[in-house]
Amino acid sequence: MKITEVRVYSKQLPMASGYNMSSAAVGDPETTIVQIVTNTAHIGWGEICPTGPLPQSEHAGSIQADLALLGPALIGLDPRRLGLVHDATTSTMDGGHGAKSAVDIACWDLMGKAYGERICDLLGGARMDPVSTYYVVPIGTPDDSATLAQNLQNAGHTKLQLKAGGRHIDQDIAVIQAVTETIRPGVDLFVDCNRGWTVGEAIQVSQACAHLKLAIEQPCATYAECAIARPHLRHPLLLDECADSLATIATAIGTGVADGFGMKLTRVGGISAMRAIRDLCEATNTPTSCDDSWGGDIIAAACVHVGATLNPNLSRGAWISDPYQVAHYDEKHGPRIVNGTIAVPPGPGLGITIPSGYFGSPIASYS
Ligand code: 0XW
Ligand code: MG
Repeated sequence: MKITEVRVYSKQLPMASGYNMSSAAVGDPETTIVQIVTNTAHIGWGEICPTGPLPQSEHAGSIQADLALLGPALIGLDPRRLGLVHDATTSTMDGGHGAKSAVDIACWDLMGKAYGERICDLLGGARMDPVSTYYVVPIGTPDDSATLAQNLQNAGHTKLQLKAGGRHIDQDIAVIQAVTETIRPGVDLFVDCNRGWTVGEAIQVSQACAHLKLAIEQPCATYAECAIARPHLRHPLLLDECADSLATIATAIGTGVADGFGMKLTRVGGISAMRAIRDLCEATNTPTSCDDSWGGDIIAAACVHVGATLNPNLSRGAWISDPYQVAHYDEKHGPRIVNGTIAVPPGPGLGITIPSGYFGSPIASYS
């Protein structure tokens, strides 16, 4: 099997409903699609969709520019030889983690299709199917947030992520207290600030809520700030945005800074890198989620396939943007949340089928 062409598509993903967090509100983000074609006529799909240029450093323009470098370097390679693909991309450019991740996902899709296996089965088998997920309670008032939390628990959700930050911490504390009062036995709550608090604010919020059962996700902007805050927090600390490599994650675990992670496949290098992080977390009894920033059925399927192979006792869920999407690429098997869980797509590779021409004409092609 040899790669003969790499096609890149761009698609705006209109929002079915609003979504906010401390760093920015999400507004119709642009997703970048990678389609890898082989001499055996197999097609592999990859995707990366930042929520916008504010919550993370990469954006559609930088990703598509990176793919202009990476595309030609892939031609002639066997996509099943993931280590050699990795060598080709890392010897082409130092950065470009997002674009490299989308390529990695497409290669895993091709490998599954070549061998007739689902990606989760290539990764060792599904330990969960359907896969657990978590649902976001956006930044809002105490009453609205508590009502939504109630409704989500009524719908079967057992993991809730409450957004915070971007306002006075007294407002965050009031919402945290109101939502916590609704949390039922067996339901986990974590407060995700998306880097919105200073070290002092994180400590103040945690101290003020010390009697409440919750975890705190990415309270401060940087790894260093989170490490400084950690000994003063009264709650487990989950790292997300600053957990940007296996090395950082190993350090965070080894030094006791992180009690868990909110992971993004395309921040760390795709499915291959997330497999290593999964295994490190299992070896150290560290919980992790398996997410990505945004995107459609391709990135959702990648998150669900890897999420299915997490140790169920350590899974913080696989988040997908399905509730905010107006349509699925694959209306039949595109991943969707039902009663708080997500079924693993059934077919080989990612397990989804995308209608011919769905993404229009490619914005670039490399062969
Ligand atoms: C909930 N997410 C996975 C979706 C948005 O990109 C933010 C992110 C998070 O964990 O904050
Ligand atoms: Mg997060």
